[in-house]
Parts: sequence; C-alpha cells; structure tokens
Amino acid sequence: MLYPDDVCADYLARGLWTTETFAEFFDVCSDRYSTHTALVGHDLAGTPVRLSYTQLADAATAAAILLREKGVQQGDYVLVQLPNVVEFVVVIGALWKLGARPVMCLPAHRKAELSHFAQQSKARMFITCHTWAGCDHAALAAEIASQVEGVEVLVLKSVGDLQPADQPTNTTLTPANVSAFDVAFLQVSGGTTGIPKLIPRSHADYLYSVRESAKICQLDTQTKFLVVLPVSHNFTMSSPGILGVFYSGGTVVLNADPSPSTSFELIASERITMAALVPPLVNAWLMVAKMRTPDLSSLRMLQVGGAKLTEQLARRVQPELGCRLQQVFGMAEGLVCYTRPEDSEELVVSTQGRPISADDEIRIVDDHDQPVPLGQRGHLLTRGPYTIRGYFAGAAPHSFTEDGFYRTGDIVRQLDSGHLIVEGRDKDQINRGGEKISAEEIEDHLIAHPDVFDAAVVGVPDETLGEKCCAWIVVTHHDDTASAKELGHRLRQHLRARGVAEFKIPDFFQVVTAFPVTGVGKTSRKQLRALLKDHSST
Ligand code: OOB
Repeated sequence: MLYPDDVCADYLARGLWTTETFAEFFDVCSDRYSTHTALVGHDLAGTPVRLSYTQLADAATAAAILLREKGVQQGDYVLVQLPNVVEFVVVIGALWKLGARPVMCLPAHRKAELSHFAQQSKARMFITCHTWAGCDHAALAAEIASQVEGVEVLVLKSVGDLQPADQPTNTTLTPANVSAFDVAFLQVSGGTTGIPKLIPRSHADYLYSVRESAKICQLDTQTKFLVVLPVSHNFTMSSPGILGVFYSGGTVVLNADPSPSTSFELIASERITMAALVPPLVNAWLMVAKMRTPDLSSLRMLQVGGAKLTEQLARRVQPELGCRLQQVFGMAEGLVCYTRPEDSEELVVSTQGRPISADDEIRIVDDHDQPVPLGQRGHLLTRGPYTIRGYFAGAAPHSFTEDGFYRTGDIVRQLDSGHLIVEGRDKDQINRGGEKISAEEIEDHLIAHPDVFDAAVVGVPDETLGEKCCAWIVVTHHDDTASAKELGHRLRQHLRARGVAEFKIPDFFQVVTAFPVTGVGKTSRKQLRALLKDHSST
C-alpha cells in the first residue's frame, strides 16, 4: 500500500479519491465521448493519425491482447521509451488495461538510466522504437536486455505493430481488476542522489490530480491541447496534460518536433487552445513569433513550468502571443501549483501558483525544520492526496519526514493568497531549462575516470536555460601539459561511453587543485558557484 490505510480511507470517505482506475480509463472515455477526436499526431513511420475516443480505446484493447500474447501480465513493470507519437498513448492504454505498470522513461535517457530503471523495477519488457533523433533505441534496448535478466524487447516501427495478426475488429477485453490504491505506473525523478529514483503513483492519487487539474484549467470537449514537451513527463501527462484532456473529452495533438515553427503550424491548422512549455521554449516562441507573425488566434492558455520563469519573460506572453499565461510549479513526486485563470495579472506573472487542493498541506520550514512566519522564505515540505509517501523500494528515505511530508528541496515563500514564489533550491540538482541533473549522479560517473581524483558539479546561471552545468575537477596527477579543454573533451567522452543522457553532460569543466570546503569539511558548492564568476569557462 502506497499510503497508510487510514489515509486511504479518509480520502475515499471525503470523496477526494474514488475507486476508479486507469485499467478502465480509456474505455470510460470512449463511452463518454465516442466519436469525438481524441488523438491527433503521427506514428513512428511518419504516417498522420487521427483517432476518435472509440478508435483509441479499440487500439488500446488490440495492443493489450498483443502484449498479453507476448507475456505481459497484471502487475508487471514495462519500460516505455517512445517520443511524441501515437504509439505512446496506445501502449500506455494497453498496459493499464492489462493491469501492468508502465515505467515512464524519457526519450533522452540512455544506458545508465535505463538499465537502472529496468533493474530496480525488475521489468518484464522494454517497449521502444528503432532510430529516433539520431539514437539507435533498438540497440540500446538490446543492450539493456543483455544486461538485465528477464527483460523482453519490443521494438515498434508503426502503430500497425500494435495490432495482433488475426484479431476480429470487435474483440473486447475486460479491464484488469486492480486496486485503486496500488501502483499504476512509475515516474522517474530528476534526482538529487547518485541514482535516479523511481516514483510510484497510484491510480487513486493520480486520477485525483488529473480531475482537479482539468477543473482548474477549465478543460472541456472543445479543448485542443498541443504536446510539445516529452509526453511521458509528469507535466505533460497530468498537469492537466493528456490525461486531463482525455478525461474532459478534448483533443490531444502530439508534436514530435519541438521547433516553434512546427508548433505554430499546428496551432493554426488544428485550432489549438492550450499548450505547455518550459521557460527556454517560451523564449524561442517569442523570438520566432516576432519574425513570422503566426496565426495564434485560437490559443487561449500557455502553461509554463518545470523551471522558474522570469517575471520579465512572463510579462511578454500575453501581449506578444495573445494568450493567457499559466505558471505551473510541480514535481513528479506529487504537488502541483497553478496560477488560476481568474488570478490577477500580477499574481500570474510574479508567482508560481497555488496548490491544486485545500488538502495539500504546505509546510515552509527553516534549517531546523521549524515553521517560518508566513511570507518568509524556507524549505518547502508537502503532504497531500497525490504526493507520494516514499520512493519505489524505499529509496532515499531521508526525502520524507517521519510524519510523511515530502522534502521538495525547493526554497519558497508563500503569500497570504496561498500562492508560492520559488526562490531557489536546497537540493544538489541543476535545473537546465526544466531538465533536471543530479550533481551526485554526474560526480559519481566522473570520479570513476582514472584522471579524476574528485569532482563537484554545480549550476551556472544562463540567460536562456536558466542554468547550465559545470563540473569542477581535481585531477589525480597534475599534468601541466594537458589543458582543461582536453580533459573536458575526455570526460565528455567518458560520460557518453557510460551511457549518461546527453542533457546531463556538463557544459563546462574547470580544473582546480583542491575544492573550497565548508566549516564541517564538505565541498562548498556555494563557493564553487561564486568562483565561477572569476573564471573563464572552457
Ligand atoms: C516538473 O517535475 P520534475 O519532477 O521534473 O521537477 C520538479 C522540480 C521542482 O521540485 C522544482 O525544483 C522544479 O522542478 N520546478 C520549478 C517549476 N516547476 C518545477 N521551479 C521553479 N518554477 C517552476 N514553475 O518539473 C513538473 C511536474 C509537473 C508539472 C510541472 C512541472
């Protein structure tokens, strides 16, 4: 059980949670919205696809039958690594129907992350594609399967591959009988420790956040949601994301190419009403919109989250793109905050929103876990109807207080209205334009190189991405002839060879003879960040 029994009973009794599960999710949507268009996009072969709610539910059922034939059973964990293509939605729907649990990998993950996810979850299968954006995913999956026992690989070429050979079109399949309180799927954490953590989300908690998010964002059957960020990310899945749109009977439009011009074409041709971006993409949209004056007249709401949006950029959204801005501050572990459509302009541009629910408990504390007065900055702890009480397999227990609050690692301030302003971070994580990098994870990989005696990875302010990543290195043998540039080149190669996702490879390397230390003798990242201002980067 992911939440204590009394907590489950309370949320259920108060009607926050229901016994609905994702096993019947697409069938329920199909019953409600039948011929309405659910999903628009391309399949892996590049063929345009448009599916009604009934067609989507049928495709998921057919895929479920195929996956069952291939040995997937209720309770199995299945790694899914697919870009923004229709197969992703069909596969997720199929796995849920069987009562299996998708592990939501990002397309950017490589051997290091994927083998860890496969091992941790004891995955039964790895569903992926052939080559995508220059990466041979099939080869990657084969390598994982050769290293981790029991993993079958399914490589998809097109949506037709999810259709069993001789299945009559009207085949039905009863959704698996699963508990709403049990694990529906695993999200992956950006991470602050040496290894990325898996996040177990239950049917009841996730569906609660989906329903409430859909209400807050005023979704209905007329909503047309453009997916630009990776579809498997928590933001795109549920805030309110594709699941919120399906729940409300709207249309999801998948864009597999994140360039602003492709998005602008789709906004005009599909009459998109809502999209979700990270701050660097807002910047790119503003730049391209200025040059091309695209038709964005249908766009009503632009959601921005994943990293701090500067007030300066926030103020430009409405006048230059002609739509409302919504700031979204969330985390795969649970808590999601939104600015509301009815909020004043000031709140929308200067805060990161307020929690979904009155049942989200917010505790802002000092370094000794003591509450700070309202309005003062402190560490954000949270507990509530959709925030996890622990990581998969009990990893990183120190991320939770004894009474079940999650330590978000974010430094925030709360206004009287309940809105939060994210002021910084107390976690050793770099937020590179919404992509999260665990300092410790990269340091561990770097220290494994024979030339590296010690490593410290820190964020460096960057105008476009918010932050970039810098690795400070103490070398094993000081060799005056080798420049930091050469070492940086070697270490980048080393990280790639170890299968680290490209976005985690440091942008800069700095070589020093020793690290500055804090009073207790720990490496002082604060001083390293300050030192960067005096160094020229390589
Ligand atoms: C979202 O989820 P994750 O798990 O990739 O990252 C969570 C972390 C937060 O703890 C915070 O440090 C940062 O990302 N963050 C923001 C932010 N939104 C997320 N920092 C400042 N301002 C924001 N608006 O990133 C995520 C999950 C669901 C919805 C939206 C974002």
